[in-house]
Amino acid sequence: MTNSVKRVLTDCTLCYHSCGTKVTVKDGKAVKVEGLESHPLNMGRLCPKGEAMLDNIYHPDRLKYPLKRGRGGWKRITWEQALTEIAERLLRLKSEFRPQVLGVFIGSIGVENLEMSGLTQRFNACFGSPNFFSVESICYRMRIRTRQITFGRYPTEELDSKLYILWGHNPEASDFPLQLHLEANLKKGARLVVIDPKRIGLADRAEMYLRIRPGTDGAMALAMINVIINERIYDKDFVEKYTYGFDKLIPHIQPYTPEWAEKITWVHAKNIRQLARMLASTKGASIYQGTSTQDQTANGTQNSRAFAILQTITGNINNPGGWTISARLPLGNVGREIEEKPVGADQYPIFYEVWGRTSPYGVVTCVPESIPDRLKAFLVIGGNPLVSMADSNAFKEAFRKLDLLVVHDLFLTETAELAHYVLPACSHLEKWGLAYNYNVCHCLPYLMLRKKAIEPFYESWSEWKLFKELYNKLGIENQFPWKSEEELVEFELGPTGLTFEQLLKEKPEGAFYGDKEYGIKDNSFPTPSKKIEIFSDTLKQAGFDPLPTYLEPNKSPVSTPQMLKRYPLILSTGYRNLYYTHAQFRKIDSLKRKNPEPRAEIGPKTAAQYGISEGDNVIIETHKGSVRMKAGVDERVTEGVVLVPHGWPGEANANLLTDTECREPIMGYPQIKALLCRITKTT
Ligand SMILES: Nc1nc2c(c(=O)[nH]1)N[C@H]1C(S)=C(S)[C@@H](COP(=O)(O)OP(=O)(O)OC[C@H]3O[C@@H](n4cnc5c(=O)[nH]c(N)nc54)[C@H](O)[C@@H]3O)O[C@H]1N2
Ligand SMILES: Nc1nc2c(c(=O)[nH]1)N[C@H]1C(S)=C(S)[C@@H](COP(=O)(O)OP(=O)(O)OC[C@H]3O[C@@H](n4cnc5c(=O)[nH]c(N)nc54)[C@H](O)[C@@H]3O)O[C@H]1N2
Ligand code: SF4
Ligand SMILES: [Mo]
Repeated sequence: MTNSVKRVLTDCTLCYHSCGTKVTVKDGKAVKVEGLESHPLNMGRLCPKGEAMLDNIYHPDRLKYPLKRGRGGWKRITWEQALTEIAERLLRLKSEFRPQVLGVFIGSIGVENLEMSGLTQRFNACFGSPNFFSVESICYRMRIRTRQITFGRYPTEELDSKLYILWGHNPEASDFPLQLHLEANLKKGARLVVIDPKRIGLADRAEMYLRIRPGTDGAMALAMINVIINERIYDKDFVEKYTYGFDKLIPHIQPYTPEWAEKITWVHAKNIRQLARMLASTKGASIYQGTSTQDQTANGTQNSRAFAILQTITGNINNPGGWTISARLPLGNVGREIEEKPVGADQYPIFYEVWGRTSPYGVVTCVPESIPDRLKAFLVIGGNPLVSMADSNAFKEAFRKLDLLVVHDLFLTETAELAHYVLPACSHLEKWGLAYNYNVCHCLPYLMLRKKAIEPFYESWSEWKLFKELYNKLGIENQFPWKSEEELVEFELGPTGLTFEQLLKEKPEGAFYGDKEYGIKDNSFPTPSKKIEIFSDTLKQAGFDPLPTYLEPNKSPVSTPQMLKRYPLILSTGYRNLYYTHAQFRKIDSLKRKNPEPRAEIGPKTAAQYGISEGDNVIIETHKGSVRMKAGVDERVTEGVVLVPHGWPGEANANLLTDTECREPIMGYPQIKALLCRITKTT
């Protein structure tokens, strides 16, 4: 081989942020990864995961060949054999039952990977099934839906703001790009407020830190609306011009006083008032709503509604620093929808459909109960539901009943261990794609070509190749028009007028597209009333509260006091850790050294009460099950609360503690941010 060195500008997909990177490739091998200075998200920096990217890509445990599970364990087989057998089983299930028995699941990696999610959804539909599932139906789809219901569009927090209200969101752990921008803006005088049961590091730099009881955020938000209305400090002009139903909000909000909220949330009424006034008096303020924290709780949809109304009545919509509606690029849709409804759509209709706009996904909490009657085969692409979905045991039991489980991944995950076939997947450096961010900054979408920098690892295949061959085997190749990955990307770009060559040659570093547009376009919103719907007829017609309300967690000191004897502490699961993405990277030494063990965090008084010291082995138990972790005794954590991370394997898997049946009533999300538990020291 000739000596060659090339520098490839591409992105990182080790988490969904999609930061810009420069990858040095020497003789066909990626040897160095650096941050791309010109990228608006990470501005030349990389988080520790990004820095360890090559350790992941060249990890000795990466899957090299297709595997089939047999009596004696895993057996290496060819792609030809794997796909022939998978296709045969699928066709048999289709003829014996119906095509709808096939379910497909994409993980968080599919959320930002347009090709992976589009191709997976399309495959499912072409096979004849609507049962497409994604982590999004326990992650931020709820907030997207709720903001759509309220604004007709999906406004989001930008990276730059004048007042950052981190409401159950810890960018230091979970949002590296936001952390960088927040730091820079704090130096320029931006203000910061943190609302969290843990005094996270950033709280030390905040003007206000409010300790809140997990799962009660909605009550505090309602009380802030109460203050802003009763003190008449709302943006009258904005409310008059752009909102629908404000008159109904005034009487509705009266019972929700700061004193009422103090009893529920543990946050002092005077602090609630102070924050309400701060928000109302700042133009360019944003609530940075926990990306999943506020959704995975009993009051999820109504939390999102209350935050949306706070932004609205303070006039913080589509102004610099507020929630903004970014322009979207009209990308070609690789996915395909099917008329029929997926699992969960009847139970949670608002999740599925609003004004004829359907969600591409079914409700994932409904999966275990749907196996084996409704679902008999599953394809898991880039996800690890056996660890990441609530109630791992329910998922495991259900998946064991499948006639066919196929996993396409880079590693032999816990889900893969249960599969009949495991197929090796290409990493993001081994295939072409689009890196698309629509909510970076300046209301503008940022687009970059995700480049194939190196050849696929051993026999790993991209999603494009996997599906292309599977369509062939199933005899439906006429429904898969793209002859190469490049053609697929070209198709996605089609409606934008951009081309693959242009992105590759002219804008390898990516670029913003469109014009910066603050202000309310045409003075209207694409809702039925053409206004921001403070009062939602849509929710009312679906049988839910049309104005925001508060619902206690299903398991809590208030709703189930009888449980307190056995489970006296409040549990929130899934705080993020900078060194890992969900269940990934636990085998990367440089990252594992930084964070070797899962820590159940508790305050010192709570620890003393149960005879627990820092580093002790502890068992945490809920009504569903138990896990074993190390105790992290930290005076930053609210007493009486236990915080555990998710994504750890085996007996430390937090989803042994959670419940799929304990659901948010409107969209069916699992309540995993506020449960009851007990903690005991063990050997
Ligand atoms: N490094 C890393 N980054 C990630 C991920 C990862 O796995 N690793 N995952 C990505 C994904 S898919 C998502 S959805 C996002 C998640 O992002 P978020 O949902 O925003 O989660 P975190 O940023 O960890 O913030 C959670 C914070 O909420 C606090 N908290 C817990 N319960 C409550 C509560 O009831 N109320 C309030 N107010 N606070 C509470 C916790 O103490 C913690 O500080 O992170 C993304 N970023
Ligand atoms: N208790 C509790 N549970 C939670 C949460 C919580 O807060 N608390 N948070 C939830 C949230 S918000 C989310 S989003 C989910 C995330 O849940 P998942 O997305 O299921 O979790 P990951 O471990 O990130 O799984 C992603 C998999 O994709 C593989 N992969 C990476 N790149 C590629 C690729 O290019 N192609 C293919 N085919 N595979 C690839 C990785 O190796 C990895 O195994 O977890 C959820 N689980
Ligand atoms: S935050 Fe880290 S892991 Fe996520 S895309 Fe950026 S560099 Fe990669
Ligand atoms: Mo997520």
